[in-house]
Amino acid sequence: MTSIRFIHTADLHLDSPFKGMTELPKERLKELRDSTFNAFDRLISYALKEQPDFIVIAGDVYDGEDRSLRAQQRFHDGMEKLNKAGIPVFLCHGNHDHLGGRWVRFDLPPNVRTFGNEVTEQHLQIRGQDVFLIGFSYPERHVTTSMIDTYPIAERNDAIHIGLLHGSIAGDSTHAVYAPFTKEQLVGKQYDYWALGHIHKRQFIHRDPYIVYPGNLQSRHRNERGIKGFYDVTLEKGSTDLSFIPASSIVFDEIHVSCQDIHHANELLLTCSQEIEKFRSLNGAGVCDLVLTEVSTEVSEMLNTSTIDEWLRLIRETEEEQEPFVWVSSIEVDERVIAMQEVNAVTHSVINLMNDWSMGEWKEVVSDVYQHTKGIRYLEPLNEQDLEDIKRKASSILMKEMAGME
Ligand SMILES: [Mn+2]
Repeated sequence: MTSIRFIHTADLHLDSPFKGMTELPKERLKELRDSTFNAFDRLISYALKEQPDFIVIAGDVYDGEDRSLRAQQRFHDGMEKLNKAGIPVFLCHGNHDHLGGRWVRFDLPPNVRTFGNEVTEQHLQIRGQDVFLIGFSYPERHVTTSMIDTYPIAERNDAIHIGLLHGSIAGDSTHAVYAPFTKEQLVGKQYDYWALGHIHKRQFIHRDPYIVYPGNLQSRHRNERGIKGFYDVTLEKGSTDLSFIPASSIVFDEIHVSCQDIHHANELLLTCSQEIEKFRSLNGAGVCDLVLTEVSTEVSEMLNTSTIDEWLRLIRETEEEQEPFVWVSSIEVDERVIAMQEVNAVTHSVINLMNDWSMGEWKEVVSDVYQHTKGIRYLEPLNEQDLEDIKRKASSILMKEMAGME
């Protein structure tokens, strides 16, 4: 059997405006606003070097439905390079760049095949191997009805079938669901690979066949943590091999700083700098929240001699000249260790109770926010990492408040 090789990417969100990042110095903000383009350039360079048989883009090329001119031009230029290199691109549009948006249309080169607003099948032959790609583009922003029933079941055993779908799993009450589907429905189509988009966190929904969210190419805010990129997929009937290829040019993450052996302010600053340096050598440029852990009562008192904003300003100043830049967006003190020593039995038992809640119970607790009709549009589905954050912050608030009442 012939094996084929393709790139699976999604959620490029070109020209994402990074609203709310206005604290950054002008130059850094510019770098940030270029990051979605830089990540895209990395994708294109990789493809030109590696020469895959084709590329699949599963929606949200653009960040806004007005598709900025700049974003369209950059995308067009990237596609043109692939065209010259003879690399076909299969593209569907998602909720962010749906077909109903008002924009000046750029004519894309002939190597780009865009899916229309109904599910259709496109054919390609690679070294004698028939490949079918099946997908659709969003005709408008909100496609909340299920589209999966309109995908045909794979008919030919000898051909490779790849489904493109921008959407989310049905029944997840924590998130506005687009073009919902179940894992069983996807598997039931008997395709060899499902190229998903929409959820920005990289994940496998299923293996054999692989059902994959590659995540976005470049994070857009603090809740999209870690290195972002795309998949390089080698596939033949019955076997799939995936490599994750990093593309993000600015990494959003948390930096944990242990304050265990710290007694003086200069030690604290030095330790922060060292941890930031470690981050920099590992990831390059970044936007990070510093989380101070193992905070003794002594360190806590020291921190309280100034406001957190002053500490933040000081750390930012020390980092100012460093390249590539790491912007510290906040300092958070994990109060659990200090407070646990002083906490009373009631607080203790509430925290224990909270730690025992299941994911389902947590979803119930946060449903006010996650099921809010306006808020929901801005929220990614609740995941394990969000839950850890919420737990940590809830414990800190609880302990602070309880301590204050005594
Ligand atoms: Mn998206």
